[in-house]
Amino acid sequence: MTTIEETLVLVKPDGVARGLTGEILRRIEAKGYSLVDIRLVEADRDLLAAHYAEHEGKPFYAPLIEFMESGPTVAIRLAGNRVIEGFRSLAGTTDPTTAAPGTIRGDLGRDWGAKVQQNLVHGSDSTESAERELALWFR
Ligand code: RTP
Ligand code: MG
Repeated sequence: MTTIEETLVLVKPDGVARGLTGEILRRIEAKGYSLVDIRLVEADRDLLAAHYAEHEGKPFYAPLIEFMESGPTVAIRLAGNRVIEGFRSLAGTTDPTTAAPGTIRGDLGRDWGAKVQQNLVHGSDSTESAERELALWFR
């Protein structure tokens, strides 16, 4: 059964700064997903607060927002069969140290040091999140 979905993928500031946008897009395209829209965004605090509302109050919230403000992010509207789950599988688990080899975070992510939030990419985690986040980043 085919379930075409759209998801929000972000190449976070560490990925852009390290020149990994092309490598990340290569993996996404090689998997067969379609780029519907793409833009370079200097995310402001309002956008980030809305995007990360679910994490407000957690210990990593403030450093996460600060990191996401530190440079441009590439926002991608991505389409494909079961792409929400599929992209998160391509990305690997949150911590790059233990993310499986073969995944974006596992292969390219650096050690979980002081900047724990530097894990290269974001992918929406449900159809509801995808709809909400796409509306924020592609208004
Ligand atoms: P994302 O939302 O970026 O796709 O990542 P995720 O679902 O794997 O992780 P999530 O739990 O939603 O956390 C959002 C981002 O916050 C940073 N983080 N730091 N210090 C920590 O324990 C910690 N936990 C999360 C990461 O940048 C994570 O991607
Ligand atoms: Mg998340």
